[in-house]
Amino acid sequence: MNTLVIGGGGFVGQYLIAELTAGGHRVHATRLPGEQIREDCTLHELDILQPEAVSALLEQLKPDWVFHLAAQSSVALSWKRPQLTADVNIKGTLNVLEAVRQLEHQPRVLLIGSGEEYGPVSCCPVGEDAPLHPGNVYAATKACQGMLGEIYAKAYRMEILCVRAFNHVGPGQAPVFVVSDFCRQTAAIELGQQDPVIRIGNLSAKRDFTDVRDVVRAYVLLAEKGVAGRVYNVGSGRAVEIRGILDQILAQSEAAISAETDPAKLRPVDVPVVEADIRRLQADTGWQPRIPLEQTIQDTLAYWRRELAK
Ligand code: A2R
Repeated sequence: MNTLVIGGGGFVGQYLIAELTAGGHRVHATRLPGEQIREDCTLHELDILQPEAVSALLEQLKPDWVFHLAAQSSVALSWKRPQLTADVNIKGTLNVLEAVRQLEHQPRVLLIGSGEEYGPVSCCPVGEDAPLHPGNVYAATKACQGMLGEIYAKAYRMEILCVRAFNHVGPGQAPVFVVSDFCRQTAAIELGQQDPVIRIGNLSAKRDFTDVRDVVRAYVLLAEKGVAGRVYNVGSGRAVEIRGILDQILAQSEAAISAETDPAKLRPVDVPVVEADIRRLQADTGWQPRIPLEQTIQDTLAYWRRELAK
């Protein structure tokens, strides 16, 4: 299978490339100039804001599958750079969809959206047919991306699947995300680089966490078996309290660590529980998460211990 990963230089990209390579795919991946990326694939430099370049690459590669991961993926940055976020996540996606539309042989396309698109949810677990109430600029652009995907799938009979990914975690994730942040702080404390106080936000929020390695396995199964035109939640289907995660991280450390609330880490509107209904994903692909959260935490902690010791 000739497979293209657009945005392969990001957190998820490296794991997706590894999963595809292990599965025997011929993998092409795009990165932005200067980005670090795995080398077990053929690399192409691509800015998705250049429509001609996107078209030229797709015409050259004629892929069977396209995973579109490239995005401005930070909620925080989306408040500060709304135009950039809309450009990359909406115009960039349109450039990809238009380029794919011109191809003679239509590839399967996975557009990666977010559980954030639902916004504050009143029912849990939240299913794909629930209304979308995006509560930030990033979420709104991802909702828009998904709508464009559904429109192109219907109007042009394109093989597009839309994913709404809930919180994913694992080694290599930026420490702006809670599990990575707590693991990084714990490793820094162990190495004497930080006072023995871990700075925390709202510990009572419950979120649906999945190991990134399970997430990319779901993406590949969706490309294989998912129904074109459909939207799929990807998550564990189980909400976990952030407090429990902190306890698990601290239990894996020998250091005596106390916790202190940092007002900067408290979100103005924190949704109490977010949990994905994953029955559609499971029914259509048979996917089950395999890596328990304890293992993800252990691996993420080990990653930060290595990184900070360098
Ligand atoms: O912003 P950078 O330098 O980290 O590059 C990101 C890249 N990217 C672009 N690629 C091509 N043309 C652009 N104009 C452009 N702008 C940004 O997309 C990065 O390498 C990649 C996205 O990776 P991450 O930010 O690490 O996101 P992650 O966690 O891998 O999530 C993958 C997908 C995204 O669509 C998220 O919104 C969704 O899953 O949750």
